[in-house]
Amino acid sequence: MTTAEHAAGPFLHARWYGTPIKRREDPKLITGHGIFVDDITLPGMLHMAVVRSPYAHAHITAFDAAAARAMPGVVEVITADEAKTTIPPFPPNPGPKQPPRYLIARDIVRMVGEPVAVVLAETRAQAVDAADTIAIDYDPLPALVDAEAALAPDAPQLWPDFPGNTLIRDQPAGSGEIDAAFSGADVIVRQRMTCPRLAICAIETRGVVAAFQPWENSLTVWSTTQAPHRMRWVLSRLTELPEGRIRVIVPEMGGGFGAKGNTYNEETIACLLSQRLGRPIKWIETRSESFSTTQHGRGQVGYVELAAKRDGTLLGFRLRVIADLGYTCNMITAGWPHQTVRLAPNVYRFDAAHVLLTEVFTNKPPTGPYRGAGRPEAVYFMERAIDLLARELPMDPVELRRKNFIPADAFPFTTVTGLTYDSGDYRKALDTLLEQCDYAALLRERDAARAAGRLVGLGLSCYVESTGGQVGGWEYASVRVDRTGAVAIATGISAHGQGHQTTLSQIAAEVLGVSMDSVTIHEGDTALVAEGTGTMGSRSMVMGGSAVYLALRQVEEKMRRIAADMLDASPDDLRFVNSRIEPVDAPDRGLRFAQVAARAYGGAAGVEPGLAAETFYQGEGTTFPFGAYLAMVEVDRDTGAIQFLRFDGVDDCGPVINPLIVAGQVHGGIAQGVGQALFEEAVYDESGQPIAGSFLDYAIPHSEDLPRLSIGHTVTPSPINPLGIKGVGEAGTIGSVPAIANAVMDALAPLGIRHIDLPLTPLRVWNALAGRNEEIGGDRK
Ligand code: MCN
Repeated sequence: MTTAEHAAGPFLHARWYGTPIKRREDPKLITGHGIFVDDITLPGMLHMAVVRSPYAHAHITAFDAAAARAMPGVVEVITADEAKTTIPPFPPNPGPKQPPRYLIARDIVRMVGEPVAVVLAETRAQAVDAADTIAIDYDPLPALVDAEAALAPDAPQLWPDFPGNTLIRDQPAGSGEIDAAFSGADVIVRQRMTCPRLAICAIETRGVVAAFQPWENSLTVWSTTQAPHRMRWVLSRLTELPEGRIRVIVPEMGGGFGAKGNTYNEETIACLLSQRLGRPIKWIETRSESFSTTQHGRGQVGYVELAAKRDGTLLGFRLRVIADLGYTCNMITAGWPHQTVRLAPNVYRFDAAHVLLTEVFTNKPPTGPYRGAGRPEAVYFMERAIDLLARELPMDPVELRRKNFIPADAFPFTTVTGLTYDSGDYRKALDTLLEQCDYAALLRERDAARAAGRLVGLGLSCYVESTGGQVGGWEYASVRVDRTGAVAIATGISAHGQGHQTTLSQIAAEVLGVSMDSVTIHEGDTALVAEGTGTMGSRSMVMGGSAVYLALRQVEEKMRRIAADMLDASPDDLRFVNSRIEPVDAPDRGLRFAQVAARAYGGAAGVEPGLAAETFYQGEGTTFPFGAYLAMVEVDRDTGAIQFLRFDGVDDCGPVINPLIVAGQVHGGIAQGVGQALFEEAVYDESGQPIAGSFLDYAIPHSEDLPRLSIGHTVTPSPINPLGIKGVGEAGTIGSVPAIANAVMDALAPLGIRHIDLPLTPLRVWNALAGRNEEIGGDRK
């Protein structure tokens, strides 16, 4: 990827924008100077331990905390009776009525790990020891573990107000004459597929330090949240403090991947108890708590049917999605499966679609956004189905895709599921990929390997996904040029590994012609940033970047007017360079920013004081990045293990601000896609016990499991935001999973194996090789 190729955007002669600058965040982190939530210690701070249900579904019949209350250092033991609160549903997702989110379970527990009581003590060890002594009797109830089984008429009921265990059942969407599409088809393929539940494994687990200041009736919270302003809103509702009396600070944060967009029970309880006791409270999640209580990702079953003509023309598709919500709804739990059904057509033109969405409660942790959030499922269902169709026709999978792409001149394009894609050139992305990897040579290599008896396969996937407007429709920014000429930016996005400090500084440096060093970025602190939505859904640059850009333009415009007045020049004849404003034809007469600022802050007649601007950017909506991926794998006949021979990708996120950061984002996303495709699944036994409580029994990919990555780009700007930008933070996860699955199925095709459900662990593949495919996937209706 060359700099020139990506320095487009709104800038003609970009210097910073499009340049692979190293992250300015990193020196602090790699020298060990980052401060994380667990590094924060306050005078008089108490520690909180959570007593959790050992049952997936049970009545609480007896509770005795007398011994715990008498333990050394114990200050409080709080039960459901004292925490008569529920977390309010989040406003942007009103949807159908949702079950309550009790802070502490009342009478009935509904998942292993649900809080039953909390203990506050002077030290963490004292809190944990005391929690262990609390005696609770349970009367177990039958548990709902499998989402499809929970739909059975005789299944146990989880919530009295939700008969049939569903939030929505077979909610239809789609358009066109679906019956005609299927009756007119020459070929129909059908497949049940699963995207299993995944644990969301950030390096840093969740944590909170809550400090209520009784003397000024205010609350300061250090939290691992992706959305500090959203958390402030929840806390304001529950503490009855105005938002201005609550300060949420996100210190350094070791990843979130979607899970930390939710405001959870534990941090809310810590805040409420700090308010009650007037003492700071810390709670840090253990890794096993994280596995069993932090929200999970995926957890969908899809029944896919594709109808096509003999020449490969796609006519229509049916998709029935069953989404496992878990025991209740976290903030976005109910919303993200809708992304799957909306994006189901992927990059293809269909005449008709009929989709049905069912959202089911089970006795497991709530699901929610996990890197991709509904899009990996959509793309996986469609791209596996396309490969099944290619095999059925038979037709070259490349030609089948090319034949059915939404053409580049058809944008903006409204799909059969009602989404309007902003811009795209799917054929170009695929062709760039095929050229990049020399596809013809890879086919020859595969065929030669097959002839030699090896199980080698090639798999493709093409994806389109949604970024920006879909999660909360606006973002906030403020920009101020101070008296010294330095730039301070406050943004409502909140990074936790994405490198916003670097990329926002690049935008500022470009717009104002200053060095990146003179730009300071404030994010993740509600006292420094008045408003915000947060970082999720790869929205930060589309929404936050656009907000910052527009605020910068306002400040630039004002500085231009002041300088023009001071220089007696036309504003249009000035340029911003090296923190100076110069007449283009007489640069020596230029003014330093500080001189212009002195005028702006000096109370000069006719100049409104200050050099500052504030924006709430809403924009026209969602952008649709896209790309194409290829995996080449070899399956070991004896063990079922899969080895990568090659992995290529092409992503299109519009103009790239920082190619180095984008590469890192794509690489990280692919690593998580490899995990989903080959290893990861949050497994529960039939009583609802989680089988994985640590990394000993939950496999995320190690470095030696990952392929060498070769990633290219095409650049198709979005017409709907000022930077022409699309998001990229989740692209790798979305595109990689179906490419890997298709490659494995291609490798196994000579043996007649058609489909194996994810994850493609050695055991599953080995079972399939041994002819036991029925046990591990395939049709079930
Ligand atoms: N970028 C760019 N050019 C573009 C688009 C983006 O240079 N055309 C840069 C951005 O400036 C930003 C980064 O790429 O520095 C990601 O930007 P964007 O696509 O806007 O995504 P967000 O910043 O909103 O990040 C969210 C996204 C999501 S939804 C998950 S989940 C995720 C992810 O990013 N979780 C992460 N990346 C992660 N990376 C780390 N290290 N840790 C996580 O938890």
